[in-house]
Amino acid sequence: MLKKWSAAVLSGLLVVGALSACGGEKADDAGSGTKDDGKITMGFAQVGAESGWRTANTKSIQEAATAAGIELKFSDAQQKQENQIKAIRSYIAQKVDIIAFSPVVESGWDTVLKEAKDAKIPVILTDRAVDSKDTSLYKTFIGSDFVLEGKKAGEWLVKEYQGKTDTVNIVELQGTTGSAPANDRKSGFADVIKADPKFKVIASQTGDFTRAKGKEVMEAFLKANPKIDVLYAHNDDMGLGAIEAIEAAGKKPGVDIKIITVDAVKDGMTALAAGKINYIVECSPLLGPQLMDLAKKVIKGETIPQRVLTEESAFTPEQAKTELPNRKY
Ligand code: GYE
Repeated sequence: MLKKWSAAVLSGLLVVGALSACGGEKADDAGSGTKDDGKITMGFAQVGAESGWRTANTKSIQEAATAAGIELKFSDAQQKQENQIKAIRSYIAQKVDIIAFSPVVESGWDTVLKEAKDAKIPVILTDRAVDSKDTSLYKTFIGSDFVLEGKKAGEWLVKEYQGKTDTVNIVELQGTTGSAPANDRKSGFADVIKADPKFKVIASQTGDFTRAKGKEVMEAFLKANPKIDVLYAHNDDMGLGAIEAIEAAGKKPGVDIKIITVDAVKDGMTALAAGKINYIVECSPLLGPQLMDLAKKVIKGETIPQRVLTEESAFTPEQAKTELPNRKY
């Protein structure tokens, strides 16, 4: 009898053992590490590879993940929201420990964010914001103040044309339609220049944050508008594309047409130092280390701020010359 009883216990134990081994294997396959090997797995849904800024941002995230010992699952959405949503859903299915993403546009995220919340997977927004009313759908938002960047661009312009009364014709190359940086850089700039009616935005169109589109749209601007005094481009890449169009039209960028851009990546700073761009408002892509830090805190259950702001400055051609040798991106 005793023998029989022991056998039953033994087989019971074996069953439990087999089940837990099986569960462990499954969890590993799914890439969910915390509970099994202590390693954090992060799913990161990147916007794309549209600009120098984005390339530097991707590098920063990948390097910081390695340095922090975080396993990174990375996807590139090629600037399409549907691809980002698919990537996030796949991270949920893989039961990653945390999801981070840079939302290509501001709206349309509630459903997928709710799915992550229901699966108890915390989400961190990096670089760009969402317009969801329910802020419990994400833990924090780390990135720049894009309205402030637009304001800085406008303030430079106001100073540059101080004391002058002639109309200043401005063309604007907007970033990706519906994205937080395009919306905010446009409104921040408009807010500042509206105080003086001599500033007129005579054309404003998206160049999708790319060099090729920036060039194409600037060509059209130049054809349609005989007198352009200023170009405000929402990033360096579009500004650099526009410079090609301006030169091809026989005009001198930085002189015949003053140029203001945002980002301050190396290529932009080089054009600034050469006088082809007149002013760049900095936007730092080096968000990786802070993101990994915050991710660890979230997983440990520590409280973190709802908003983490990136510190930034702005550069004139003279400052660009000094800054260029130290530029990391
Ligand atoms: O300015 C631009 C990039 O979201 C801040 O996206 C980012 C912007 C950046 O494509 O170059």
